[in-house]
Amino acid sequence: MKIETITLREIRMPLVHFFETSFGRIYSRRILLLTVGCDGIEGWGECVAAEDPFYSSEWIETAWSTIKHYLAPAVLGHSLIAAHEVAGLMARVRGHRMAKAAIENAAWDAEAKQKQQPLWKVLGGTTCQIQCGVSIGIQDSIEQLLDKIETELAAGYRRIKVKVKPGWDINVLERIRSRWPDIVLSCDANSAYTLDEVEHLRRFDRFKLLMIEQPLWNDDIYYHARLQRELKTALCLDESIRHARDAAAAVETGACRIVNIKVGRVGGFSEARKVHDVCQDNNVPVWCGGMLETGVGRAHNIALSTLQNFRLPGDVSASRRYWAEDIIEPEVEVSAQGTITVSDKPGTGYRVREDLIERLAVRKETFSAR
Ligand code: OSB
Ligand code: MG
Repeated sequence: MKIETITLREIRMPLVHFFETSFGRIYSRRILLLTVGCDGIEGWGECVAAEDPFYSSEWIETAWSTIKHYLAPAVLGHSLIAAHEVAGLMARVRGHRMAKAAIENAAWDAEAKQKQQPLWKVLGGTTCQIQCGVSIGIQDSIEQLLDKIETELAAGYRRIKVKVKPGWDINVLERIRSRWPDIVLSCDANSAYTLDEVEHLRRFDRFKLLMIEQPLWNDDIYYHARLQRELKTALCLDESIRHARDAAAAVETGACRIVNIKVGRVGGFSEARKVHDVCQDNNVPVWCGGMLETGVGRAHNIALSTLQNFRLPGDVSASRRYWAEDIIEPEVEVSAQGTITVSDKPGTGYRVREDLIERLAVRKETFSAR
């Protein structure tokens, strides 16, 4: 496969409900979509870099310009046997993993279409049914949060994750647990605490959480290992795991017992598989994280979640939780049992609604092989 063109588009999509984490609240998303043109086939990818550099240092503008000036020139015109080779072509650029992932994942999409095979099988998936959980942001009141949890449990989701931060944590978990003593519950701090708060974090142990996600600094592994030794509850790392070597270090030091894999955060499907394998070899379960993706990124998360060591429900939920109208067809739906059955059609199994995307696009730029 030869990568002949790369096209970037920015679309704007309002969220059906605001999403708030310890680093802020958003109402609407700016989304960077990317297509690669190879041998007459189009592969689609979504760059998960956000509107602001708060979850990670990357954001939509750094992704756009890094793709334009460095990553697209590095891959255009190259003939590849398989999509994973794209990662090597981009390796000279340090960081910018979300930007890289958008290109690499679009190439995987093209490869699957070219081979007329489902993407999940090309990635090495072993099951066509995945387990779904939900991530519920910080709300205006605890009552509002409890209502949301009730709705998601009724819809069948298998794990509830709530966002926490100082002042919205023990009080919230207490209320959830007194109403639902036995649901599978976890929390995500997005780095809202420090090691000075060990005594406070120890109080989380009584809520029988499946995990506490990323309590400490976004770039830390070492101090999470210290914290894990102090807690009964399993820690899970999200932000801190940038690649397979971080996963190996986290496992070796005991910094977590569970790993969240986000394909954008680690730079694409090939590195995501490596993280998966390191964890599997060390008997550490993984699950698929989410970044408020549209259907394009969501479909890729679904495909990745079919790999064997994705043993816990992911933040892979229905399109309608985020969007009035998604940009794929059919939209992602979750069964009453909290599962998604992955299609056996070639590619992701979802059709990208190019007409709708064209209407939503506020910016578009195409780069071609010279
Ligand atoms: O930390 O998992 C996170 C959304 C944006 C940025 C970071 C995170 C999240 C989520 C949402 O938790 C997961 C989803 O897409 O449903
Ligand atoms: Mg997280």
